[in-house]
Amino acid sequence: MKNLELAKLFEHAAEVLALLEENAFKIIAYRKIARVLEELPDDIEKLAAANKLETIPGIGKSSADHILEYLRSGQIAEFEDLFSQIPAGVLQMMKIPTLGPKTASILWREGGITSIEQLKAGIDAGTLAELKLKGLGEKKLQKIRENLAHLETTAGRLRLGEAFQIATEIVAFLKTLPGVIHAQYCGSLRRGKETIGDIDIAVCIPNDNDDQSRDRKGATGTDSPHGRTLPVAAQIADAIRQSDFCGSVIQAGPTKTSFRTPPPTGIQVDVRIVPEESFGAALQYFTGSQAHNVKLREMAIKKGLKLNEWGVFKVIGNKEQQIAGDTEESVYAALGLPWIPPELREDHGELETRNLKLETLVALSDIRGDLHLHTTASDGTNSIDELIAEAKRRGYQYIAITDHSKSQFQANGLKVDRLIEHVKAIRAAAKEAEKSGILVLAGSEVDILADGSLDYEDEILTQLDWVVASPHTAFTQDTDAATQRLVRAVANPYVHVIGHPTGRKFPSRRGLEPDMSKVIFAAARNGTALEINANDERLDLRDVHVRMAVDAHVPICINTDAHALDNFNCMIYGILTARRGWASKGDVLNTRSLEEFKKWRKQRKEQAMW
Ligand code: DGT
Ligand code: CA
Ligand code: CA
Ligand code: ZN
Repeated sequence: MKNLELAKLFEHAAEVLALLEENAFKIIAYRKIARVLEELPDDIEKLAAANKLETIPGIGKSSADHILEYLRSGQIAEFEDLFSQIPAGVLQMMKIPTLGPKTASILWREGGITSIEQLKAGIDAGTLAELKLKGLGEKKLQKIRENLAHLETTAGRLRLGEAFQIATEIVAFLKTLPGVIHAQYCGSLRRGKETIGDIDIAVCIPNDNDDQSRDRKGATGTDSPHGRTLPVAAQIADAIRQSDFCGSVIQAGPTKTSFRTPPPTGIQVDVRIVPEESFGAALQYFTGSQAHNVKLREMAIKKGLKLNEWGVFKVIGNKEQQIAGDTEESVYAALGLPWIPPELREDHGELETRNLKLETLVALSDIRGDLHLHTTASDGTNSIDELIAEAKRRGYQYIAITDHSKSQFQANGLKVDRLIEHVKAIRAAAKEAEKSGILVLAGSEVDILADGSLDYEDEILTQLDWVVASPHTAFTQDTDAATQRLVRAVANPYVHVIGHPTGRKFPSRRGLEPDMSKVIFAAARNGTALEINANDERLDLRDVHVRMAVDAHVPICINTDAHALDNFNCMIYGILTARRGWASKGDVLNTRSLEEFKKWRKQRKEQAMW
């Protein structure tokens, strides 16, 4: 599908227009198109072929023409013209968190800066400060310098959701190839990390039964159970290189193939082809993390064993005898350990802790509801009824509809009169939904203002069934201010849960950097829940904060913050993050049964009345 490529192109055009201070309406229109394209469930090429482009919301005649031109020729002349007006380095600079088109324009036109390298050098040498450019004092420049570091740690990495989708497709393809028994992605993706450097995949083929030709580092070709006397591994490697997933080959060997996916993602994929008897050991090894593996290997050595990607071996004289490795379980068992879920494998105590609560670790199937959802009343794309229908389809027992509050004017946030009306509409729909056993809460995602006060008065909040309080602005405040802000919001008795507590976004925004131990302590004392926002641009709470919240017995909510039905699918990324923070089912509020969830709300309400 070309949907994402086109979305990126329109977003890029909007950025360039903003930098050139062109027509604001056009900028808004292009941003909207980018977003619509990103969330479009249908293939844009199919819609174009059916002459249906203009039925997509936000797309008019001229943008439809642009899209057709792109599908035909691979570029849009008007955009190319536009892009050529700005040095590529200046556009790169706009990827730095908090460095918007305005600042980029000043740095470029008045400071003569045309690349990130020049910017870095100019700040470090103090020459930029000397220029005294508008809005670019010493403090702001230092902030930019810090944010550059954030960019450098995320640059070249994909978001969890992006990598997840690509890897899932590749694995499905690999499983269709003759001779393939299993295929599984490993690495940071299997561990559910928030960004992914490259995708690692292990492919399982039949054992090589010809002992004399056994050379695991060479080709593993031999008689396969499929009755073909062909080098299975080499054939699979060929098929991979000829597939649509392969944009360019980085390294080609019979058992290891590395390639890059085609643009615009262009992520590296390392595929290893392994015989069945070693598949578990390969999974274990390539899932990592490296720190976990190093520790595991040390444990093996202490037991007089050898552990590598081919298995666990007993060393007898100068001979090695394989004692485990066909499954991951066998590898861990040989070392006297239970199988450890990939999300825990970070050498954060998972190998030392006794009584790891592995059976109760939260899972996607435990989720009973989603408590942060948007409709067309603010910036969502669905109606109340559509959200309810989706919740029903997923077997959820409860949801909360939480549109933006009044300060979010760019997201069409609701002024009080519109909120009251919206609440009425939700309650009417809720009555219907109740018949099919779904509890629909009329809520709001209320802004936490810079000082920690909320965007609606208490007397309004008390009329709502569910209050998510989230920061959306003032992300550059210092640690003390951010901590006080969040602690104050946590202490508000009308707030049920703090949404995306730090507000960070990949790759563009570092977000608040509060003292999370204080925020979590306050949440524990007030019985306020903290959200793991499951949108993979956020994953906020992040894993380390989840672990702190779990230790402090703070209830956690995993919410998708869906702005479109498709976004309900993000729940898995929130689950992975929760598991990385060692969260059990019992730690997560929205795993509770409807009755238990109602009890929690009731108790919270009684607390507020005190
Ligand atoms: P990434 O790709 O940066 O998001 O992170 P990973 O964890 O996927 O790292 P990657 O792709 O370099 O390697 C995949 C796994 O292979 C890694 O998690 C552990 C294993 N591995 C790689 N190199 C080494 C090594 O030198 N020693 C050990 N023990 N394991 C390694
Ligand atoms: Ca990797
Ligand atoms: Ca790799
Ligand atoms: Zn939201």
